[in-house]
Amino acid sequence: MTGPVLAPDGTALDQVRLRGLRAHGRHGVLPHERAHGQPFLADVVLHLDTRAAAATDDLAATVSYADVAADVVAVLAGPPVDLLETLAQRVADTALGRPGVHAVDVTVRKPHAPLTVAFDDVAVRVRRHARPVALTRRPAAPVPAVLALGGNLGDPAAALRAAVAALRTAAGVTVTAVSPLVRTAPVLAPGQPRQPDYLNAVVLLATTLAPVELLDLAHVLEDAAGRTRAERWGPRTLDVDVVSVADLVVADPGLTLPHPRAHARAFVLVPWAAADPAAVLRGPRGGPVAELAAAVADQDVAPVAADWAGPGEG
Ligand code: PH2
Ligand code: MG
Ligand code: MG
Repeated sequence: MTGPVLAPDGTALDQVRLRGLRAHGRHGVLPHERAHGQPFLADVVLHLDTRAAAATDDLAATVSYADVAADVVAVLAGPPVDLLETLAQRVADTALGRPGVHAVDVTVRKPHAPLTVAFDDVAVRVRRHARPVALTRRPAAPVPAVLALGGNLGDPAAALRAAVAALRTAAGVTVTAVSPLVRTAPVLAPGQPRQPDYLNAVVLLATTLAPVELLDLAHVLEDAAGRTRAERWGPRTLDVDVVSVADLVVADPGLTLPHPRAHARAFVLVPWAAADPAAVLRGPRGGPVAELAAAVADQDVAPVAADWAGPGEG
């Protein structure tokens, strides 16, 4: 974790280092830690390319370590958390918020931690990477995007209809097509207990949102349908997955495009091909969606309604 971070072109990035930033904080699990507080220290290594700043001698072309230092101290002195792990993540997040920072190493130290033995220091160290810019950049002009909707708890037809209605009024997105509504057999993980059938549909958009903003919107729609997240692949009132955005092929822990399982899921491919017979799924396992749909014809997909989501603007 101490080695260099590589830029997308494979070269080692430069580093800007801050050592021994300190503040009085109230982080910890014990009541007296919350009440009285103690010193917290942070070491921060920013991984970035400093060549443009060196060539221009312009502060605006790099990251001001003074600004980062102020942010980090504000986190150390800020809202209390139980764990050093959480504190390190918060420090990392504030540093990664600076444009140009590709990755950050954070060490947070708690030299007066309440141990019952003699010790010098206790620290948590993390390395965190910025999300790829492709996922955070807004397109200059609207780009096509594909959302897959599904649900199998409560009244999924109503939840899917409400989600489409919300998309029609959401800022930064235009609904260009809504697929037929289909009933599908649940695709389960091995050993997972039975679930009700799903209703699924695909919504085609034109959007000026960044992919991460589209993902946030998907979560807002899920929350509005009362989605709870108990178990992976558990039954749900509404699931909204971002299947693809423009021609992006990018993998990140928070969002992978195209959706890594879309190529194998009839409940996505069949309605998508119905809404757009010429659609193509990008990525290593992509291809013409109609052909991919034909290849998973063994999965149960039954049409429910062609015109189910109410009228659009035109
Ligand atoms: N979603 C899942 C898991 N399994 N099966 C069907 N038929 N439809 C879904 O939308 C679905 C699923 C996880 O998101
Ligand atoms: Mg899903
Ligand atoms: Mg999902």
